Amino acid sequence: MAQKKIFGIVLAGGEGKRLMPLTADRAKPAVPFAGQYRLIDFALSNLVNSGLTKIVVLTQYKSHSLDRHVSETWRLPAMLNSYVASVPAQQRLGKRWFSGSADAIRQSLNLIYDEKPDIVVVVGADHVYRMDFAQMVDSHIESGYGATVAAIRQPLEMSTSFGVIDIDPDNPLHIRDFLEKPENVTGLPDSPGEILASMGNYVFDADALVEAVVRDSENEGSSHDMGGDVIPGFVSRDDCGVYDLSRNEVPGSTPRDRYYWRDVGTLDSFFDAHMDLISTLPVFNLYNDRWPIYSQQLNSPPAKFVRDGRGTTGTMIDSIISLGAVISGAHVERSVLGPWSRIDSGSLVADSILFDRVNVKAGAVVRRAILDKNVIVCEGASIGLDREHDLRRGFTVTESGITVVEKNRVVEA
Ligand code: ADQ
Repeated sequence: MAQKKIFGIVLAGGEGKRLMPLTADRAKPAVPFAGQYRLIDFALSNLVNSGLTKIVVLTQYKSHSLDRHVSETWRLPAMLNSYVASVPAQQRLGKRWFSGSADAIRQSLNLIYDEKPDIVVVVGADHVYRMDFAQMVDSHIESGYGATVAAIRQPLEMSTSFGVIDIDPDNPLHIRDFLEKPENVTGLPDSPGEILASMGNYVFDADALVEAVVRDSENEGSSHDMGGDVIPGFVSRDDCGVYDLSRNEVPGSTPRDRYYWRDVGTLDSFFDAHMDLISTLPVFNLYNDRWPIYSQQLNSPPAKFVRDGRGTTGTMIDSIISLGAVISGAHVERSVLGPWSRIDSGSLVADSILFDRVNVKAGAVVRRAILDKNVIVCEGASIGLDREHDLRRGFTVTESGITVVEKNRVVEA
């Protein structure tokens, strides 16, 4: 990879409808994760740790907080000619927004023409994982295909959420067939309960990518989607390779998180991915400093646990707590608390995710809930104890019973 000029594109324009209400007001890649991170930090950290130094983030939908996060947090040293730049849809090819992820690249080809890379790495922005893209680029170069798709095994019943890869039995690096989100597929020969799913991360020869997205833009029947149109095009031209994540060795990863990859596209998977972080031996280890996940540097005081006025101590177990939080005489368990949380006397927070500046006041109870930024839970109020009551109050309740409260809401007793 060292001899090649590599350019990174992060696709960050998706709406994230299934994460509503968390995406009512921000793009999905800007949704907070694990207290101080945003979802996009995982993709960007992986690219930067892999040695990419020129990266653009293509945004479109409610991109203000995403643009702000990228420009404030992702400042690579300009002296080394490196950058992470957020590029909003610019209507360069007529008065219309991006119609799909391939159209987003088509409308941004000037960025590729300016940099003249040999290889382009294109990644999604809404997954939690670690991956060394340098190893995938090496595999791409060795295989000689115009495109390479990153892949991971997933349960068969999830086929409708992913691009499903069929490998050539005579060549395990060659994709013979690719179906985007199919209903009925058979499982893998060696594991009938699983499929090989596309991770939505791709490596291309730059000229092959340019040609493919231009060709796609001329096809009126296309939905201009990378997974739905451009990748199947490479496959039909017999020009598509596969890179299985199980071949990837990330420094410092543990046997438990070595093959970890979570699509956090739904509220339930978003919740589950948080729970993966908090056990003693976490399924996903944020504390791997050999492959750091970077994020905003909060200018905040440390978190603090104090006794309340009656002398009751604050207790917390199996939880993550962010800077600026104060827990006073309350009990917190199996939860993730965002920056500047306030958890007051006698209250209980369990199995929950709190975004920035949530205040749980005295005697309140929060169970199996996600509370967006600035939510105030008033004295004696409860969330997550009674599904019907939560629905009546206009909260979202997921299939598995997680209650989600939108930004700025004041929850009365
Ligand atoms: P999806 O995630 O369903 O499937 P899509 O909604 O196109 O596909 O999102 C892919 C990425 O592109 C996301 O990061 C999204 O934010 C971004 N994106 C979508 N529309 C965009 C636009 N108009 N402009 C800029 N960015 C845009 C994809 C693949 C599947 C694969 C799964 C893995 O299509 O084959 O299995 O990802 O999760």
